[in-house]
Amino acid sequence: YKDPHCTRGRDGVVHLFEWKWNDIAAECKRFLGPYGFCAVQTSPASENRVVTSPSRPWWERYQPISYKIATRSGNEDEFRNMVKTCAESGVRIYVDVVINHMCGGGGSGSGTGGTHFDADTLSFPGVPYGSSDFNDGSNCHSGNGHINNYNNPEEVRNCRLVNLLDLRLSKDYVRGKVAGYLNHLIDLGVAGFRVDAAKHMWPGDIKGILDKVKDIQQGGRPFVYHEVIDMGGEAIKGSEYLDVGRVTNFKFGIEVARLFKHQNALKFLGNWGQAWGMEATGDVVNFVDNHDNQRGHGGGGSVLTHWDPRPYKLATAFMLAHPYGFPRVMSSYEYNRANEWEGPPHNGDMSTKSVTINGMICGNGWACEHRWRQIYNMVAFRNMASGKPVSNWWSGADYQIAFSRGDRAFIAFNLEGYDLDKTLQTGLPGGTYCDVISGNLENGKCTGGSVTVNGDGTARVHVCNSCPDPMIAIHVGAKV
Ligand code: LM2
Ligand code: CA
Repeated sequence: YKDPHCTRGRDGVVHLFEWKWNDIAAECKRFLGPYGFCAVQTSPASENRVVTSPSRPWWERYQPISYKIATRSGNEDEFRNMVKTCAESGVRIYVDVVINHMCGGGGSGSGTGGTHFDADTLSFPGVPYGSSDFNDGSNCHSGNGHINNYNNPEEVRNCRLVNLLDLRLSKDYVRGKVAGYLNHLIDLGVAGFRVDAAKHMWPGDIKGILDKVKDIQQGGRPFVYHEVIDMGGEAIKGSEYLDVGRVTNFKFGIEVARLFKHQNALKFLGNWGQAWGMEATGDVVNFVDNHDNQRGHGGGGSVLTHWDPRPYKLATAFMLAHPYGFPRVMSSYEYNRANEWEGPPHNGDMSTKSVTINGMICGNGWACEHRWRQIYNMVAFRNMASGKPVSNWWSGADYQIAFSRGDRAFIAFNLEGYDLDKTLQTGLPGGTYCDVISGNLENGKCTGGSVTVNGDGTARVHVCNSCPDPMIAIHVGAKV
């Protein structure tokens, strides 16, 4: 479950949060394929509750009504076409799967696919699930049916998370229905799953489900990564899930925020990885921010986001430059920050606006961090450096570091209050390389800065402290 199944030479997943399936298909073809991304993480594909108060929030997608593929991102035909188009571009699809619960308790209505439900009587005819398929009562002993105490694993896993109707995953019937949904996605060609709210499910139940899930069409077990918010100090640990996949590494974003906000010296990054209390490189999916913590949900608050572009680009570049873990790039939409619940950019009828492209950047309110030069060029850097460890580690001051990835790539950061101007060992073959942070290699020329590497691998490295992006990065794929 740990292999992301990237096609040759690719690495990293981008979360295209709330994108429509048709837009993802177009993006695979015109951008993600050519620029070397391994995969896309989609928003939940299963039919969800239509929440009208507040008006169509992003989080309604975390309230399933059935496992029919019918959401504001599109229908099953559009989904199938997306997977096919992305595959033709060498890009995998991982789906965010919401299998811990159905919708919030109370009320009735119909979902985004028109399927009826009753959240008072726990009736979901679209699956079908009935009241005996939920944990309420016999399995949850918290008194009020909710999760109150995060130090009690039984409560965290058998009671309602923010009143969401908690599925009885110990039941073979329920496991079968969930596995049926995952198998349907595999039949449509997906290669992996981001498992929502995994902390709220027993690892043994997850195993029981996955045991019923088939191999992916690309061959082998699906890539599975579990959303377990473990920042230490709670009863449930991410390490409990390592037999059934990787875990999303929440410590990563907290630590890089401190580092790139100048609250913890970059020179300490020399032993970045497990020594920082994080899981092993093959067990994690790393991210600077996600759709929850960028808006204060899901343990959020202190992470860097696209709203702070300068440190955000530095942190993301570091994530992509360093070999530790499998990286996930966030791709957000703009919204009024006073209303963190706001859904994606929409038309008058609440349908999601399409992503428009003007040159390299996105329009219609889509932030498209993955299209920022400093980010997409670092995906190429990572691909070029694949398999090469960190070498030539250098730290000249608290906030000045540089390192190579073997003889393939080199990066330097300068967050001191003065320029970095030093001759350093880059590990690269002699020649002139484009700094892929300040520009691109186009028609045999660098549109931004460049670095000249001498025959012995040394180069004069200049990183001004007041530049828009106080870092430089070079790799063998952008040599003049
Ligand atoms: C996750 N990880 O464990 C997701 O990443 C996170 O975004 C999901 O919560 C959560 N699990 C459940 O899938 C989001 C959002 C919540 C929202 C739920 C359900 O962070 O605020 O809860 O989705 O839509 C909302 C209301 C809440 C209400 C609940 C049920 O905000 O006040 O609870 O619906 O009606 C009474
Ligand atoms: Ca549960």
